[in-house]
Formats: sequence, structure tokens, C-alpha cells
Amino acid sequence: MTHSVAITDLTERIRDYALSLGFDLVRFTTADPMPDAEAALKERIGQGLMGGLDWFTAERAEVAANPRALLPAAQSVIALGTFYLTDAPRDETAPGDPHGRLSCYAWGDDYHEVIRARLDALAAFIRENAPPEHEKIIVFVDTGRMVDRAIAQRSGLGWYGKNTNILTKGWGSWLFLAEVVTSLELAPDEPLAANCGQCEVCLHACPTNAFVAPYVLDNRRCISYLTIELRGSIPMELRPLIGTHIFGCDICQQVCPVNLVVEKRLRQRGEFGVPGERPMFQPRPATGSSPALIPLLKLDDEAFRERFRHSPVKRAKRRGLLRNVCVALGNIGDPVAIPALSDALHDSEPLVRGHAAWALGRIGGPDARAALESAQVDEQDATVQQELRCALAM
Ligand code: B12
Ligand code: SF4
Ligand code: SF4
Repeated sequence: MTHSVAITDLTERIRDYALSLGFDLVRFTTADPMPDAEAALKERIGQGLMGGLDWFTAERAEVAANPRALLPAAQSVIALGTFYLTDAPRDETAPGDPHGRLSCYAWGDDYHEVIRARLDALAAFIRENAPPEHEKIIVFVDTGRMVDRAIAQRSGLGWYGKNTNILTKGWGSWLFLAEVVTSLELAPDEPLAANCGQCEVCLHACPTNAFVAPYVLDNRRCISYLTIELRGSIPMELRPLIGTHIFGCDICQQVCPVNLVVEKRLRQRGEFGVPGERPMFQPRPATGSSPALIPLLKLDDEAFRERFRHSPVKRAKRRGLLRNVCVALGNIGDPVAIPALSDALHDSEPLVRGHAAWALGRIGGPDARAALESAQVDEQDATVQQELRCALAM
């Protein structure tokens, strides 16, 4: 076997094995640096568009855009995509029964855990089939220092959508991205020639106006940041724009025509909205995809941990999720939530108390006012006092 035939043969065996593990897309690229990605990242950081993500530094960008910074002998990167959408997103709110929306990636098991297990299996397969000097392999999914989307783009897994997500022909943008970095030489794939053309639907659909321009997102306005990554108070002017999103947001993906075609095709094939499909990404029975909000407001620390064990939602922590639940209840405006929100005015977390006050101010009426006035008497926290004053003035 010649050298190049051996490379192609191993590349194809790795591809087949990765597909057998459950990855939906498998492509290959070199481990060369990605100077364009590094420049784009540094530019976004410089413009303050990554504000709030303190760990996203220029130094991180230098490592994340250079696979050899983490594995000096790296020759190839395997780019992997996992489709996760199991049904159409919906909001089950009805009069007297307020519900919120979980972003689709968070319906099922934590993808970091699901995909990490598959990546480890793929790394083990490579070690078994490669000479011993290639033993060192690094795997990434989301949290690692790697620009997942830049690798996906260069490997031809997909193209950059104007909403900054990677779009693919077969699966749209409903994919988790992951990588394996190896010192093995593998046959690289070519980037795709596809792009979004004249379409700009996603840019205009964003409720918080988070797109500064095509391909440029202001992290600080994105509901995904506000409901998942932000640890503190949600800026007051953005709260009404969050609607019923309590963990992440999918609007700029839901409106995308490429995604709509994928959804239609899968539905026709009977692979969409079907309970048994991709069980790990199906909505968990206890929470569903559009959970009732009032019961969530009653979760204590232990009940929260129990409910969201092995779920991506645990990232928000109890106080973050309950903060978001208050905002959604305020936006729905149904007085049925007044008793639960009044109880939340006495929660142990000031963050929850403050956002409960805001929600009661939005709902309004004599019962809400009475609860706010009574909470004012004992409240010691200055920020919550301020929220109470604003709510009473609403
Ligand atoms: C930080 C982060 C966030 C932040 C910031 C988002 C952002 N746009 O950067 C927040 C919390 C808001 C977020 C939200 C979401 N995220 Co996020 N996030 C990340 C993370 C950790 C880093 C992303 C990053 O490097 N951002 C920096 C900016 C500058 O990168 P960028 O926008 O991709 O920039 C590139 C392009 O703009 C391009 N570019 C620049 N100029 C131009 C010009 C042209 C013409 C072109 C073609 C390209 C181009 O070059 C840049 C460099 O590659 C990655 C995981 C990872 N390790 O990579 C996941 C990741 C990007 N997130 C992901 C997901 C699923 C989401 C959400 C859909 C979750 C949700 N439902 O709530 C939303 C989507 C919001 C959106 N519209 O992007 C997936 C994306 C999958 C995909 N198909 O693309 C990733 C890859 C996680 C994973 N491993 O699966 N996320
Ligand atoms: S995820 Fe939602 S808030 Fe964020 S950019 Fe997309 S539409 Fe806007
Ligand atoms: S909605 Fe249009 S512009 Fe936005 S990502 Fe999809 S195809 Fe591209």
C-alpha cells in the first residue's frame, strides 16, 4: 500500500467508525492555524461584543485558533457534527397555565456528557489503529479551547450562517460541534462553496436586536447569554424582549429556511416528532420542552439538582433559572402567577427576589401591589429594594 492510499484508507475507516458511534457528520481538516478566526475573535473582544464572558480573552483566542498550541505534533483535526432536534419547538402557555421555553439543545441529556463518551470511543479506536507514536489525542466539545465553528467551516462540515451558526445541507444548524485533534496525517476535506446568498431572515427575527451586522453577534444582547451565562441581574430594558425563554433561544435558527427544509424532509421520512428517535435528545419527562413555570418557581436547591441532573439546564444554577422564570412570568402577565411570585419575594437569593418584584410590577393589580409593599418592609438588600421601588412605580 502506498503512503497516500494508507492515509485515505485510515481516514475512511475513522469516518465509518465515527458514523457508527452516532455522529451525523464527519469531516477532516489539517491542524494548521486559523488566522482569520483569531483575527475575528480578537476584533469581537476589542469591540466589547463578547462582553460578560470574562474567560474569552485575546490569549484564549490565540490558543483556540491554533490546534498546535495544545498538541504541538498535531497534523489533523476531525470535525464532528451531532444532530439534536427531535421535534418542533413550541410554547405551551395557556390562560391560567403559564409555560416557558427551553432551547432545543437543552431538552434532553447534557450533550457534553453524551458527546464526550463518543469522542473517547473514537479516540480509543484511533489509538488501536495507529502506530504508538500517535497515542496523544485531544478531544473537544464546546467548553474546550477550540473555535468549534471555524474548524467545522474549514473541514467543509458546513458554512457560516449570517446568524453565526454553522449551517449544513443535511441537518441545518441543529448540530453540536466537536473535534478530535491528532498527530496522524489524514486526508483533508475541502470547505463548501455554499453561503446564505441574499437571505437575511434571521437578522431581522432576533427579538433583542443582537446582530450588529451579518456574522456579527453582540453577546450581551443575546437571550442565550442573558438566560444561561449571565450570573447577575438581567438589564431591565432587555427583560420584556426575552418573552418566555427561560434557557437559551432558538429564534434565529427556527426562522432559517435551510432549517425549515431539513425539518420538512425529516418529517416526511417519519424521523421527526417521533418519541423513539434520538432518545438522549428527546424532552425529559419531568420538564418537557415547554415546562410549566409556577412549579419551577417552587424548586429548592435539592429539588433543582435532582430535576436537572445530567441536563444542560443545571448550568444556569437554581438562582439563574428562577430569575429567568420570573422574567417569563412577568412577560406573560397572567395574574395566576401572583401567589408564587409573592412567595418568591422572600426567596433566599436576592437575584430571585429582585426579578420576582419586576414580574409582579409587570402583572400589576392590587394583589401584586400589596405583596410588593409588604416585602419592602423587611427587605435588607439594596438592589432588591431598588427593584421593589421600580416595580411599584410600574
Ligand atoms: C461563546 C459561545 C456562545 C455565546 C456567544 C455566541 C457567539 N456568536 O459567539 C452565546 C452564549 C451567546 C452563545 C449562544 C449560542 N450558542 Co454558543 N458557543 C459559544 C462558544 C463557547 C464559543 C463561540 C465563539 O468562539 N465565539 C466568538 C465569535 C467571534 O465567533 P463566531 O461568531 O463564530 O465568529 C466567526 C464568524 O463570525 C466568522 N466570520 C467573521 N466574519 C465573517 C464574515 C463572513 C463573510 C463569514 C462567512 C464568516 C465570518 O469568523 C469568526 C471566527 O470563526 C462555542 C463553542 C466553541 N468552543 O467554539 C459555542 C457554540 C458556538 N454555540 C452553539 C450553540 C448551539 C449556541 C446557541 C444556538 C444555543 C442556544 N440555543 O441558546 C446560541 C446561538 C446564538 C447565535 N446566534 O450564535 C454551538 C453552535 C453550533 C452550530 N451549528 O454552529 C457551539 C459551536 C457549541 C457546540 N460545540 O456545539 N454561544
Ligand atoms: S439566539 Fe435568540 S437572542 Fe440570540 S441572536 Fe439568535 S434570535 Fe437573537
Ligand atoms: S436565515 Fe437566512 S441568512 Fe440566516 S442563517 Fe439562515 S439562510 Fe443564512
